Amino acid sequence: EYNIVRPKGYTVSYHANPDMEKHHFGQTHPMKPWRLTLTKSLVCSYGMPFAMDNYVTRAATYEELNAFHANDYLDYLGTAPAEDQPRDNDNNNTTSNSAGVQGEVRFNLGGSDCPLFHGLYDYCSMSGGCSLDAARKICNKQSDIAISWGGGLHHAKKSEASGFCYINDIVLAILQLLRCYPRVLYIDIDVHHGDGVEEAFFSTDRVMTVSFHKYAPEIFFPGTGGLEDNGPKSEHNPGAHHAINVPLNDGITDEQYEHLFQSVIGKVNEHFRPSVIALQCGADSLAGDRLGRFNLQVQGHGACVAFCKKLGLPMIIFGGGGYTPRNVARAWAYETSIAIDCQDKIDPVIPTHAPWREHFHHDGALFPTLEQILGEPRANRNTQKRLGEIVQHVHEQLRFVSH
Ligand code: ZLM
Ligand code: CA
Ligand code: ZN
Repeated sequence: EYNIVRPKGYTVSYHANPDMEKHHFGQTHPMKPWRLTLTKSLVCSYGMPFAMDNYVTRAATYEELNAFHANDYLDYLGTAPAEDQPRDNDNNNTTSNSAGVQGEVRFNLGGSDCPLFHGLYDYCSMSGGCSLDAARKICNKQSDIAISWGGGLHHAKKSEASGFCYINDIVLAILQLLRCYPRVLYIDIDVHHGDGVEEAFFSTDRVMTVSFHKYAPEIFFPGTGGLEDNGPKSEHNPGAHHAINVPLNDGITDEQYEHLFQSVIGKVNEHFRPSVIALQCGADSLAGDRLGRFNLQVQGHGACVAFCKKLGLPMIIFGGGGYTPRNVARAWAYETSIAIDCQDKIDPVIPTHAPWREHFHHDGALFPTLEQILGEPRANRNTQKRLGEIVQHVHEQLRFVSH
């Protein structure tokens, strides 16, 4: 029906573990692993799996997670109730002893952002497993673009959960890439600052991190990632100047974002000369996201993926945030089509046979207009003057970087 064929001259792989999608953080929690089911379903409706190598990935082992995360933290994560463990009648938490409470405070677990839900350890190790599998296929040269929509959990720290993230699958994947490639460029288009990945590689010049995000300390999570935060300059730190932050205001549009992305990433590519790219595609930067603040459309979000692909380097594509599932599925399905180079062949109207099609409002448009998504677009608080200053600052930082 659709003429979706394997791209010529390179291989795309899709890494997923369907068991991940069954988990949930709690009825009204914004993070809904089910959005991965909706994404996969859309990808399948367009016939895209025919053009990729599709892997059902295994969970990461304790030792694999331990490459970044501390033992005591992993051990504590393992105390979360198992998936098949029945809930306690009137007390379904693990805080009934003081060791539990202490651990939860120490590791930032059990609050409303990072609840201790049933099957948590399995969910985390599956997300890590997807991204590690993607990294291994890139290292082995079995894949040129590896997709891990179940990963992208950029806030998790060595010994701390943060912002819906418990295991930092991106850091694990980059550590794997560093075994086979000299330099990794990490790019993060989630609406939040990629603080966990930035911090993990603060002291190396082999990883450059670039995050685009809404920045308003005090009011918007996590509050870090200012323009001047380019990695600790103290002592002799090879990682200085290797963190780039692009702080933005509410309402940025496709046109502004694409221009900014191309100016920043184009220059970073010239100076840093990466050997491989790790791209986090958090879909909460889209217009109409439950937590986001931008006015990006599926086309503008996807243009970032297309630009990176054109650099011609091996690449891992991760998921991340995204809290309006129908928009997440649209963006990630479109970005999968860009990876396999069939973006011009797919129908802009979602196939009527697609399961869950009733979720895609607006007559099943793959590219709904801002008016369709929002009624009235959010005011754009980004001036051309400020965006120009940002590009200028980034170019100045890059004078310190030459490989
Ligand atoms: N309160 N329920 C992005 C991670 C963003 C911290 C303020 C919690 C929420 C949010 C949780 C059901 C990524 C903060 C927020 C209310 C302290 C954040 C549970 C609604 C709910 O309805 C909710 C009871 C919850 C959490 C909103 N949390 C919105 N924003 C951020 C974390 C993760 O996209 O970057 C990558 C996956 N947390 O602002 C508070 C300070 C907790
Ligand atoms: Ca970001
Ligand atoms: Zn986010």
